[in-house]
Amino acid sequence: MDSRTRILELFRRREGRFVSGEEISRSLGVSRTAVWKQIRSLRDIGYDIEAVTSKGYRLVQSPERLVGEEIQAALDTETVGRKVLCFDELDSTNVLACELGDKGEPEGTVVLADRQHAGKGRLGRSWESPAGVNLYASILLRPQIPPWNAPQLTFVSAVATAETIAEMHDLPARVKWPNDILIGGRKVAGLLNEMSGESERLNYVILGIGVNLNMDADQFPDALRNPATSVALAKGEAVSRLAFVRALLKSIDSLYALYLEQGFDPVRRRWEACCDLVGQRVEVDQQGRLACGTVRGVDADGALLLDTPAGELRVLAGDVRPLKRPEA
Ligand code: BT5
Repeated sequence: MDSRTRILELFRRREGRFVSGEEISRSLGVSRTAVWKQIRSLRDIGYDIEAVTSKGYRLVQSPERLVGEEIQAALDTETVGRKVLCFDELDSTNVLACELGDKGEPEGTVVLADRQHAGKGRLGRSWESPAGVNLYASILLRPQIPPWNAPQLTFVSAVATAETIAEMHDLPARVKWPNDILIGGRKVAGLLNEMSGESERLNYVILGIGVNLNMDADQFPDALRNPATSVALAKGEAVSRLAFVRALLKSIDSLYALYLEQGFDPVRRRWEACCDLVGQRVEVDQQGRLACGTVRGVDADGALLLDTPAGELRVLAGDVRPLKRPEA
């Protein structure tokens, strides 16, 4: 657990009363100056913390909580956000959204959590999900499309996430196939889409989206597979989670409508416009099997197309790493 979360836990246990700087520093095993730094960073992300010399610190108010009604207020979407369910803590928003999908919940329902204690990445990996700072969202959709087209919806969430970060915060957010959003080569968001269906019929798709909004550098574990960042770190100031989630839901709603109306092609073109990989040499790791080639784009199934010395390669799943030096 990171220092900020531990301080917040102390405040919560004290229920609005003062906690001395001495007590925080003892409980965290850090200096009083380090405590003061953490208090300042909590204030930066919207916590109202009173400091009184002889008494210590007191949590006056937490930053905007994500409240379903507030997110939905005048949201003006067709499908996404018809219902918004917010939880303080879940194992994973995707797990709950899948359970709701299995129970027949209509499309457009959004599940949000302030914190996940078992946030999921792909292939059994985990997603760091500390409290109070980020966005963890899962959106339930029931498009009338064949199950083999479901991976196309990953591109809907990728474009919406990258465009929302870029447009709201004026940051160069780029997509990396299949499911990463990067700023300056650092991962700022990850996508995990899951589906349920039979051989010919799609039951539902869950768009799982994790965006690092106000996460601080010391909240990232040391052993991440790739360098990571947050919108606040890239921008140099804390951002509003509420405004971001509203903008993201609107963007997904309009891209989803475009997809249902005009098919995958316009989404694919928007995705390619957000992607630096086209024309680059990359290495693709397909669970240990490596392939190198130059990216041509993505095809109608969302597969990555590579030109390789052995001809064209279609990659349906894997991790892509750009190669720095061109082939001799
Ligand atoms: C992903 O997997 O990028 C998909 C992440 C999806 C998270 C959302 S949150 C809402 C919804 N509910 C869930 O339970 N999940 C979804 P992958 O490409 O496998 O990347 C996972 C890897 O990224 C990990 O193995 C770490 O190395 C790294 N990582 C973990 N947490 C991170 C974070 N917060 N920011 C950046 N990188 C992270």
